[in-house]
Amino acid sequence: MALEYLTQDQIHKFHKDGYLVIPSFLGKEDTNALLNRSKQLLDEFDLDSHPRTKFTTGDDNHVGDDYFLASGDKIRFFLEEDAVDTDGKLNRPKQRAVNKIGHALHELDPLFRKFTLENDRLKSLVRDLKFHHDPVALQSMVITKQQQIGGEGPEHNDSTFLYTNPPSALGFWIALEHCTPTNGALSFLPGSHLMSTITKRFVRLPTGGTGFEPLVSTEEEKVINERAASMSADYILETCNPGDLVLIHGSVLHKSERNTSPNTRFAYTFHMIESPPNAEYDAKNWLQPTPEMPFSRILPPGEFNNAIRTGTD
Ligand SMILES: O=C(O)CCC(=O)C(=O)O
Repeated sequence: MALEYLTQDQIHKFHKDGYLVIPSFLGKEDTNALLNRSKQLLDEFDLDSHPRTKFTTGDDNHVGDDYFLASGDKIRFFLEEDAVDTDGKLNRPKQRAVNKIGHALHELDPLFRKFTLENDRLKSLVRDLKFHHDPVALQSMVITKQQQIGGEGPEHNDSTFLYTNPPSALGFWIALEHCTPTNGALSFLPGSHLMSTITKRFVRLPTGGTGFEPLVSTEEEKVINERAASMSADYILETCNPGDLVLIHGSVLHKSERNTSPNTRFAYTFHMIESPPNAEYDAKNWLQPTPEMPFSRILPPGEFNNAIRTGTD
């Protein structure tokens, strides 16, 4: 079948590297509209009723309160760690204190919905890539990476956080501003999706909150982590222009550094996963669909991609 949007070279590069930068996926006007809408959401955010939930990413203190756990079907605001003093007061204006907005922008906000669920170019890309038989969207976020304090995104792969059996997560990450070496552009370890790198998964703990559950033995994890560490010099920093899309394979290792610059680095990101019976979404995952808001299909009713992915490459 003829390709609709991607080239064969792009598809090949995605499978080889585990990620692909697609320049100018969104035009200037559309990118600005999403950036302005993000800023409007920050302006409208009601700090008085907010529980001061910070977005923390460490192995021992990953965010996991009710405000976070119930955000899969809402638009909520997670604060930057360094923006909240020990007394719970913000040390800067609220617009500069939010780390991310999530996690149902693609369902609830008409503009984000238009560029996600109602985007013909995205459907064409999905048909060309054939990563999923029946892709559904979940977990949309605006990551603001605030000036000076925007926290680092430690090395990870996305299937750790959106676990399916077999793994099937695919990230879509759209730069809404220039992403540079000093404001926290993403970097990737090309080819790392081909090593078995999903060593743990992020779960809701039966005792409340969240934590990581190992998927391999401690010895195996050590070997895999040492191999990744020995390849750290191979990380590639991908600077981006506003409107560029980065496709991120769920198993590829990636990270972003702290934003030490005077400029914000807004990005819009969402994910897709495979649907049953070709993959099972796990009940332990932090984000759960609700009867009122099941995960939305990307392809039109009755249409499926004819290539079925199994496994992680
Ligand atoms: O935008 C960032 O800095 C981190 C994004 C990322 O790693 C992700 O969405 O998986």
